[in-house]
Amino acid sequence: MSANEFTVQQLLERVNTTRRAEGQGNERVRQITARIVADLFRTIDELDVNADEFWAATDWLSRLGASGQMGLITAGLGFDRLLDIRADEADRRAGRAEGTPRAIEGPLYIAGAPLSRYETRLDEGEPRGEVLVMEGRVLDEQGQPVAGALVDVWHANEQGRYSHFDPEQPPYALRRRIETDAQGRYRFRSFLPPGYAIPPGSPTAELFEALDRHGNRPAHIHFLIAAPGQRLLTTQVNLPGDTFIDDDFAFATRDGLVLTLEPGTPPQGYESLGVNAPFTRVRFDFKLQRALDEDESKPLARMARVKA
Ligand code: MBD
Ligand code: FE
Repeated sequence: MSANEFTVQQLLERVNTTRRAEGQGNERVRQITARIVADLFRTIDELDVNADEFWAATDWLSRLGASGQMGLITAGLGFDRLLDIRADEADRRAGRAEGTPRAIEGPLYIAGAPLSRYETRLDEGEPRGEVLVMEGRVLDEQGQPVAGALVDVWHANEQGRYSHFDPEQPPYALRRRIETDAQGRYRFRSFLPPGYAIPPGSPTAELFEALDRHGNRPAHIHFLIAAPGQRLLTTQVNLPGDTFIDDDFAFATRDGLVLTLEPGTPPQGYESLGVNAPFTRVRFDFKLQRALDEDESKPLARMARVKA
């Protein structure tokens, strides 16, 4: 038998076992790559994928990578929520206390937003949209306030776009960090944000067209909450009443994270946030899990973690 003529199975075996030397490389990467290649070989075989289809797919992947939309596709195909479901399951198996439900970070976080103590405005001066003040406390597993917790908050502008990714907005627009006070309290003023839609004409939109799926997210506000000894919490809250609240393209809505709005709240006590007319108030306490090790409490977003 020739050394260079293969059946599909022989080729797969070669691809997945060829190596220069035992003990080099990364075994985890070898194992996962072998599985993914095997699964794709099988998909091509069983669905009889032709060469045009295969090269069209690689072209799409190249354009996806170049567009920076990797994090949009992972969310839209359910991978981000999958990781959350698996983390929830691991917590349950380990008998860990429940905190505020986790929700996906999404691809639009930027580190290093301006930092204030107790309170801040996300909407920097100019009144926009419907005034919102969100306020509450950061609590530990026992319900005790966590002083000095870092509340990193970000949301979309009136057009559903996020600063940094949208060149029209100033740096860190609608992104702030707040350090909780001695009673564990935070509060911020902003406006009720709209939902988000994937960029039309983009590689992500192209796939979603082909899948006959929409690319809309309901209105939401993102949080990353960190404190020494506490497990980093990545979550989002949703505004009630949104058309897409139960039909999020990123599958990120969760029970327990839908806000209750208190419209018409009188402005007394909110002067320092420039509020001088009835506004929409939201109260929300975040409950953190106790960190089991130093790694769990690192105040790092997902990409900073893997690059650290
Ligand atoms: C968003 O605003 C978002 O939060 C996610 C998860 C994906 C795309 C846009
Ligand atoms: Fe978002």
